[in-house]
Amino acid sequence: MHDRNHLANVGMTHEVNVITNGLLDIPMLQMLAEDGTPHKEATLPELDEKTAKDILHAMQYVRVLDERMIGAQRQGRISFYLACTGEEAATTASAAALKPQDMIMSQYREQGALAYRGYTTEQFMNQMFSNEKDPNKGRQMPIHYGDKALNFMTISSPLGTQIPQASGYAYGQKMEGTDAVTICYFGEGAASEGDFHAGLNMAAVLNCPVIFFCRNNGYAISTPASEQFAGDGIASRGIGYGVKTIRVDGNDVMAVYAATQTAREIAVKEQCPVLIEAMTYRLAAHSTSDDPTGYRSREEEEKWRAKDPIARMKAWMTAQGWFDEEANAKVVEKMREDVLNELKRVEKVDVPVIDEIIEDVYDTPPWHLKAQLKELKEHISKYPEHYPKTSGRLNRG
Ligand SMILES: Cc1ncc(C[n+]2csc(CCOP(=O)(O)OP(=O)(O)O)c2C)c(N)n1
Ligand SMILES: [Mg+2]
Repeated sequence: MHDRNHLANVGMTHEVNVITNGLLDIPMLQMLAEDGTPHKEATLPELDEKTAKDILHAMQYVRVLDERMIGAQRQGRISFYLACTGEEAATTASAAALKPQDMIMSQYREQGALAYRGYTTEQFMNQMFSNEKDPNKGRQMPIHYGDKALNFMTISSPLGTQIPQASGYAYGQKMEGTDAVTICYFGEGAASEGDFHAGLNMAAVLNCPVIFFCRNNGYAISTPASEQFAGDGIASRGIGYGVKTIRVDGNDVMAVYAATQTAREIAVKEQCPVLIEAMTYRLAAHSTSDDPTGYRSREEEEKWRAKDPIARMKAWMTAQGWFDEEANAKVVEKMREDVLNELKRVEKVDVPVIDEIIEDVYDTPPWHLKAQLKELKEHISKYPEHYPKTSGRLNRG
């Protein structure tokens, strides 16, 4: 019978052979230099004018949205926000290389993927203002987006949970035999969770068509990557689990697009997982609750500001004759106006009916939650001046 333990055939050495990290030394795929000029040796992916414009549009849109929503949080209009500034290419160009039927499981900084798929300003705002049109009915913090129609799984706060879920979802896609994969985004910090290891190993052993997309942006809140791990980033872990792996410049649209296209082809044809490690930098604060001046220098930030993914894409598109600075400035100005107008409109939409706070989880809400709800309603009725007018919706109808 065939030996099922492949380690039985492991090679031999007769000298003490110490394997070091340097043996791997995984290089990073870069197609466009920082000034947008293609490297001579690089074979650029076929990216048509419309797709290139859609990618740039989504990147610029999320930058506008980020600026506006950080402002809204500072004005006390929303409670929390989390920007993706500096990481727009990684999430937008990867989403562009997928098909609409592919499932996206994200961490929280992937608004670029969501915008590329067509999530509207109204949808972003409904969720962030926790109004009655918010699919989470106000039971989640802002930025926990999700949309069934766009195949975008709802974000959840605990880090790493989406990783084994993505392996499982992709296993289901494999069982169904459709032309669909799952992409799973996560940060290098989340890769310290046990769920990362379980998820990768499951996908490798069960041959699940999942693309693990790690945004290595240098930090997990205030903890720099150098204090998170001693190995060669996250890519080396993929190889350790027997997962095909690509390391890519996350600020280079062309490289990210090519890497994700290749990963998708492999995942579909070979029915197996692929890990992509995108090297990038979180130019923004971790969230509106964070102040990066306490843990990193302005010089470091400036070094990365010079690698701006949007500027690089604009430079490449200019060389193609696909970009006009003046026309683009008008488009971006219009985006700013639209986002602001939508914000003003959506913040007036009613909050959900308060009873919904305990619904949808249990078939019948348990007695203790009903008792707590009753107490909450009595409290709001007693002190209405401390609650926004819209929370007067204590009862249905
Ligand atoms: C299980 C768990 N532990 C801790 C946190 C708190 N937390 C939220 S984000 C974050 C940092 C994650 O860093 P990374 O995965 O690199 O993503 P990035 O924020 O850099 O995009 C931490 C520690 C959490 N949400 N869940
Ligand atoms: Mg990080």
